[in-house]
Amino acid sequence: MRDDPRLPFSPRFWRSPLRGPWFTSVLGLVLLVGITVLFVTGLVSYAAYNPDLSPVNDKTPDKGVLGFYLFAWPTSPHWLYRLTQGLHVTLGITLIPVLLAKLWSVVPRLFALPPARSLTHALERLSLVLLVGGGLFEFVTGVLNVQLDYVFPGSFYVLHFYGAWVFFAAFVAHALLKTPTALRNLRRSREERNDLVSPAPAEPTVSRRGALWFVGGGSLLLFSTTVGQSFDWLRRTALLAPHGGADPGTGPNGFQINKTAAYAGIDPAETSEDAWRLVITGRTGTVRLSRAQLDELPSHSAALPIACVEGWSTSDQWWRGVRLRDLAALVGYDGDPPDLFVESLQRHGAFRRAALRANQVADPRSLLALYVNGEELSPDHGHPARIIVPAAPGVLNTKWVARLTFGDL
Ligand SMILES: Nc1nc2c(c(=O)[nH]1)N[C@H]1C(S)=C(S)[C@@H](COP(=O)(O)O)O[C@H]1N2
Ligand SMILES: [Mo]
Repeated sequence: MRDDPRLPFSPRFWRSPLRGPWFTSVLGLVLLVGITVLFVTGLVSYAAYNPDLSPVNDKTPDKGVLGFYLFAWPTSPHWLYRLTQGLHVTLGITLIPVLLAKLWSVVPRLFALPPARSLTHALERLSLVLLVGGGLFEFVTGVLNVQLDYVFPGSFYVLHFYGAWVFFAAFVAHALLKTPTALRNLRRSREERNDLVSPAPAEPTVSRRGALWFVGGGSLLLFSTTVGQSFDWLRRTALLAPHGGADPGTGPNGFQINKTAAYAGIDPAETSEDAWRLVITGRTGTVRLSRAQLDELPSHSAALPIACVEGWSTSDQWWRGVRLRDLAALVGYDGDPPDLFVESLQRHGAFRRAALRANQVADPRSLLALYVNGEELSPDHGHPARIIVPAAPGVLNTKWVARLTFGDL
C-alpha cells in the first residue's frame, strides 16, 4: 500500500510542492497565538455569565473542577464584554482559513504507515485525533451558534465548553512538542527535507509565499465581513454576522434586536399600564409597583452597550430608569445591596431568568431601564422595563422584567 502512488498511504500520492516544514510552521505559529487568545476569551466569556452564582446562569452544571477559575465579573470598563466577546467571535471566524490550511498542510501525515511506530508515536497520534477533532468541533459549533442562532438549544454552551478543554489540552501538548521545531524551521535559510515535502512534487503553480498570501487574503475577507458586527457605522459590512434577525428600523430604538417580543411570546395586553406590575421581593417583604409609580422614583441615566455572546454589540445607548440599588433599598437593603434574581414575563426560553451578583447590583450605572435614547423602550427592546448592567453579557440584560428578588444567592 505504501508504494502505490494512487493511494494516500504512499508519500508519492501527495504532490503539492507547497507542503513542507516552513509552510506548516508559519501557520502553526499563527494558530499558537490565535487559539490561545480564543481559549482565554472563551473562558472569560463563561466567567461573565456568573455561572457559580446561580443554577439559572449555569449551562454546565457538571463542570466540576473546570470552573476553578471563576470570579466575580467586574462592571468596569463598561465595554469589557463587548471587547472580549467581539474578539472571541471575530478572531475565531478570521482564523478559519488558517486552520484549514494548516490541516491541509499536514494531511499526508494522517495516512502515514505504519499507524504507530512505537508507544510514544501511538500516543502522539492519539493526541492528534483530539487536536484535529477538537479543533474542528470548536470551530464548527462556534460558527453554527453565531450563524443559526442557538442551533443546539441549551446544549451549545455545554458542547463548546467541554470541547474547549479537550481541544486546548491536546493543543498545549502539541504546542510544547512542536513550537521549538517550528521556530527552528522559520530560521533555516533552506527548506529541510522532511516527511511533509513531496518526494514527487508537481510543477508549482504558486510560490509558498503566494499560498500564504492566499490564506491571509481569505482571513482578511472573513475579518472584513465580520468585524462590522461590533461597530454601528460598520454594521452593514457585517455580511457574515449578525445573522438575519429582526430589522430594528431607525430612530432611538433602532439598534440590534436579539429576540422580538412576538418571538418571546409577550402579549401586549400583559405589558399595558393596567396589567403590568413590577413585583420586588427582599428582606422586608414584597412591593408591587405600577409603571407610573416607577416613573416617580428617582431616575438615572447610563450610556451602555448591548454585547451578545454571539459576538455582535451595539455602541453605547442612553438608558434611563431606576437604579437597581435604589430598588433594593425599597425592600430593606439600605447599605450594600445583595444579589438579584430577575424574572421576565416570558414563559419559555433559557434567557427569561438571570441572576446578577451583588457587585453588579451595586454599580450606580446598573438600571431597570424604562427609556432608551430619550424614548420609551420599544416592545422588542423590553418594554415596559429591562435590566441593563455595565460590562455584562447581553444575556444578563433581561427584557420584559416582571419580578425582582433581592437576597444572597
Ligand atoms: N426575556 C428575555 N430577555 C433577554 C433575552 C431573551 O431571549 N429573553 N435575550 C437576551 C440576549 S441573549 C441579548 S443579547 C439581549 C439583546 O437585547 P436587545 O434585543 O435589546 O438588543 O437581550 C437579552 N434579554
Ligand atoms: Mo445574546
